Amino acid sequence: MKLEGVELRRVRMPLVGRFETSFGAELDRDILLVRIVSDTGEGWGECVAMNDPLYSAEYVDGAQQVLERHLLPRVFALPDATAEAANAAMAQVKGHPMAKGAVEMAVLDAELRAAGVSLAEHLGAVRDRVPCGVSVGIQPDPDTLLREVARYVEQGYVRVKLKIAPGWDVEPVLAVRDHFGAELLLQVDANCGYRPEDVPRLLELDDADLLLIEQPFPEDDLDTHVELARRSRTPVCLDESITSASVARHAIAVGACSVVNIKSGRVGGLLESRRIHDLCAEAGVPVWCGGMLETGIGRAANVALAALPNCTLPGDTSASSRYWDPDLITEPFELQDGMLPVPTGGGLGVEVDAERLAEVTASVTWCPAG
Ligand code: OSB
Ligand code: MG
Repeated sequence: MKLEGVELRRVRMPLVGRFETSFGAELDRDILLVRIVSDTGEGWGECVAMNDPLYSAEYVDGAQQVLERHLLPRVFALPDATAEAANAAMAQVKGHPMAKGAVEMAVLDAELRAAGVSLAEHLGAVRDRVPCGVSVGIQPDPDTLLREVARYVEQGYVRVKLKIAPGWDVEPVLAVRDHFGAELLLQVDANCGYRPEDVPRLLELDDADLLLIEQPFPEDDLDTHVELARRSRTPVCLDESITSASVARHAIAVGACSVVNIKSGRVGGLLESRRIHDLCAEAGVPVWCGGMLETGIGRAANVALAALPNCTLPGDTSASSRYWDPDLITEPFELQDGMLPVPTGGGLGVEVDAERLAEVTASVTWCPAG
C-alpha cells in the first residue's frame, strides 16, 4: 500500500454524562482521528489520548504534534506501508503509544478493508458477540450511585465497574453490593489513586466479593501491587502499568497481577495487544478489553479485541449511547441482551457518519506523504 497522505482531524464531542475518576472529571472530549489515504482506499484510526495528561503522560495536543513532526514522516518514508512496517518505522521514537496506536489502527483498517477481512478475523477472534460491562464514575453520594448502577443493570450490562478514590471506596462499594446482591458481577478501578499506606483500607474491599481491583497504585509501583495481591482475596488487575508485552510478562512473573486489562492505545497498538493477550493466555492469566471513552471508531477495534479467546471477562465495551448522543458512526453499537455484535465488515467494519463528523469537527490538518 502506498500512502498519499494522512488527515488529522480533531473532533469535540460532549459526553452524555460527566465521568469522574480519581484523576479528574471528563465532560467532553477533544478527540484526534487519523484517516489515512492510500492507493487502495482509506483507513480510520482513533487516538485515545485524553485532553489532559492525567491518565498517562500522553495528551491530545502532544499526540498531534508527535504525529506531525516525528511519526508520520517515518511512515511516509516506507515504500510499502503495512501495519508491521509502520510499527517498525515508529519504534525508533520513544513512548507515545497512543499516537502510534492510532496510526497502526488506520493502516490496519485500510489494509483489511481492501482485503475484505474483518479486524476480528485478522486478530483471531473466536466470538461473534461479546458480553459488555460498564464503567461508572465517582458520584456525589451513594444514593446517586445506586440509581446510576440500577439504570445500567436495567439496560442489560452484565458487569459493573465502579471508579474508586480515597474517600470514595469501601462505603459506596458495599452499598452497591448490598443493594444488588451477590449475583452482580462487580469490580473497582482506582486509576493509581492509592499509596502503600492504604493497603489495609483496600483489604476491606474483600468483603464486597469483587471480580477484581484495577490499578490501585501508581503505574511504576509494581511492588505495592505485589503486596496487595499477596494479602487480598480480591484479584489484582493492572491497567496503567501494562505498557507493553514485556512489562506484562514481568508483572505476571513477579505476582503483581492475576488479571490484565488490555487497551490498544496504552500499549501502542492492536498487534502488541494481541501479543499481550497471547502471553497472558500462556500464563493462565485472563484478560479483558478496557476502554478510553472511544467513539464508534475506536470502539469497533475494542469489540474485535474483546472477541479473542482469552478475553474471558466482560470488558468496558459499552454501547455507543453510554457515551454519545449520537455517535460518529452510521450504525451505533447497541446492546442486545448485554452483548455487542462483533463487526464483520472489512477492517474496523464501521462507517463514519459524514454529517455527524462535519458537525463535531474543530480542525482538519492534511499531511501529504510526498
Ligand atoms: O481506567 O479504565 C480506565 C476511561 C478513561 C480513562 C481510563 C479509564 C476509563 C474507563 C472508562 O474506565 C472505560 C470506557 O467505558 O471506555
Ligand atoms: Mg482502568
